[in-house]
Amino acid sequence: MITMKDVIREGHPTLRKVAEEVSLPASEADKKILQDMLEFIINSQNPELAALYQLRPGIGIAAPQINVPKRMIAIHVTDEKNTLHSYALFNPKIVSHSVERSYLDTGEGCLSVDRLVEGYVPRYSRITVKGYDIEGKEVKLRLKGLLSIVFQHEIDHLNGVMFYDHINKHDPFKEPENAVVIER
Ligand code: K3U
Ligand code: NI
Repeated sequence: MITMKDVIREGHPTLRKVAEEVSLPASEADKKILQDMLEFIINSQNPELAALYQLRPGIGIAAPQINVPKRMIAIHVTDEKNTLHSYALFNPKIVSHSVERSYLDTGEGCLSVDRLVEGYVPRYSRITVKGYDIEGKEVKLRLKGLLSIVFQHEIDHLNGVMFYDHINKHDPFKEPENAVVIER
């Protein structure tokens, strides 16, 4: 079972590396890691389990955050319409995106960052992601809103990018150009 002890923090070199593609069909070992990542995120949202295992609540995780430099992400989040979206993907790739940007009014957080970093994080409003699920089936997802933002945050981790790299250094709360706000 993954716990916060397995989550590496900013300053660790793995968080700044470009992760390797997972060779498909995925090995049983890689499938187990991806399943464990999704289980960790689900557990972290369960108040009893989070207290018992001292888990910080999260809505997504990328394999490099547990020091596995491979292209795997797990996301478990409820959208604006209260629909639950649960994904565990190998080799996710943004194949197209909107010109329009969006950003969360609350900014973003990260399980690998133990401090508050304030500011708007500009993202694409809408993205299309292709990847492979645990069974090896190709999936194509059209995403918007919070879900689109979470996917971009996690895919950034696969490319060694942290959310605060996108924040305007001189004026963290400057409204990003051509962007709509998403209220949380
Ligand atoms: O945003 C967080 C949250 C947790 C519980 C309920 C609602 C929100 C916690 S931070 C988080 O989940 C990161 C996880 C990371 F760093 F491991 F990828 C993902 C994320 C947070 C905010 C915006 C986009 C992505
Ligand atoms: Ni993060």
